[in-house]
Amino acid sequence: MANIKFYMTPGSCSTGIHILLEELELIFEVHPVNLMAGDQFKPEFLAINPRGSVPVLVTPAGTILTTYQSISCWLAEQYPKSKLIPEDSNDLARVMGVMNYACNKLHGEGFTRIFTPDRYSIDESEKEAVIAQGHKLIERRFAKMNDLLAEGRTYVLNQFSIADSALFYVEFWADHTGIPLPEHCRTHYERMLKRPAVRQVLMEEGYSRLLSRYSE
Ligand SMILES: N[C@@H](CCC(=O)N[C@@H](CS)C(=O)NCC(=O)O)C(=O)O
Repeated sequence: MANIKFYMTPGSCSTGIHILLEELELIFEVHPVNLMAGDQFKPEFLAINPRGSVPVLVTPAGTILTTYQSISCWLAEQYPKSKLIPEDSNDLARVMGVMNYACNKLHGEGFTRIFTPDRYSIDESEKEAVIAQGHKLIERRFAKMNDLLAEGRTYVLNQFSIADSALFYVEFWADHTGIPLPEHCRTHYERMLKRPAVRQVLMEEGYSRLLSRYSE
């Protein structure tokens, strides 16, 4: 059977999917996409994902999946024993809510303003204001996430789910860019950093220095 093909960029949102692949102990082919060099705009990549973004996962049957949400749901459905998606409908609503909040609000509306301010600016003079707006949005949104995590569960639920690796990648970006995480988000982030799959992914993606700041 053909392998899963995984198109990824170290340190990007594809890190969340990379973590799920390692948690599931799957065998997959890695296809690095150099976003800084503009690989996402090349015709050969656009033929795979016309959105021009990572992550992309090509299933063994050849189906092309894009976005964190679609890929993570597909993985959870394919490997139900891993219980990456809960059965209880209230828990499911919580997982979907946190995952979408992390991907759409924290990443899509917040971090993109910091990483790609030119896409929100008419000219160079506006860039600093766009970045500042990104910081403000992110801090407010992590504060809301903090309230949600205040219930004191181990992860988003009491067991690891697709919401945790989504939340992790934005927490990781906050740490990497010097944005302080509120208490419960910090606890969640540090708990995630103890998981062997997370540590392995960060090592493989070149973040061993960041890892050395946190004990196993
Ligand atoms: N919500 C989308 C976001 C994807 C996304 O923005 N990916 C970024 C990397 S974190 C990307 O590939 N950016 C390339 C670009 O926009 O040029 C998803 O989950 O696929």
